[in-house]
Amino acid sequence: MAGFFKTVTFMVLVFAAVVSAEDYEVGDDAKWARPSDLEFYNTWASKKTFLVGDVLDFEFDAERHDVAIVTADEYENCEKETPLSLIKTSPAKIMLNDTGPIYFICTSADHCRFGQKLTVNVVDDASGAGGHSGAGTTAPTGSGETAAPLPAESTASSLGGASFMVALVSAAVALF
Ligand SMILES: *[C@@H]1O[C@H](CO)[C@@H](O)[C@H](O)[C@H]1NC(C)=O
Ligand SMILES: [Cu+2]
Repeated sequence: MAGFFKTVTFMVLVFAAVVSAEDYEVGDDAKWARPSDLEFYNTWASKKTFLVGDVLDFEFDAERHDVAIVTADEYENCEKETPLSLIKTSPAKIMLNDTGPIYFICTSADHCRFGQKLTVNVVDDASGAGGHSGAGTTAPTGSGETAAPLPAESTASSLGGASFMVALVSAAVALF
């Protein structure tokens, strides 16, 4: 029985180490509000890589703002009548479940037209090492530039991931 619990504890620790999803505070110190710059939120997003499993944390004054998930067309035109979903309580923690673009706007007054809108492009974890593993994986998406990680680096990290799994399995077997 003791061996079993050891293994479970070990597995939980390893799981926590491998699954390193990021939690992003949208807009950093500006939080989610009407920005002074129309491109503020997309500039914020352009410096980051968003992976499936990451969480966007929208913090806002719920008497002035909200968070709506909308279609691409609704995003472009700031149409707010029929959002896919609408969250009126802060903080709104939204997990990115799927790859591809996702569009957010605020439905208050003209806030969207004044730049309170954000789109992020969600990608698969391409590193194979689980989660955000450093500077090599932070290539900007959706812009002209693509700083692809060096092939040597990505090979090294997937090998690292593979040998890590082998070590994990052997350790689990040894504990039994
Ligand atoms: C992701 O999945 C969770 C759990 O099913 C759900 O609550 C959340 O709304 C989903 N996120 C999006 C952006 O749809
Ligand atoms: Cu607003």
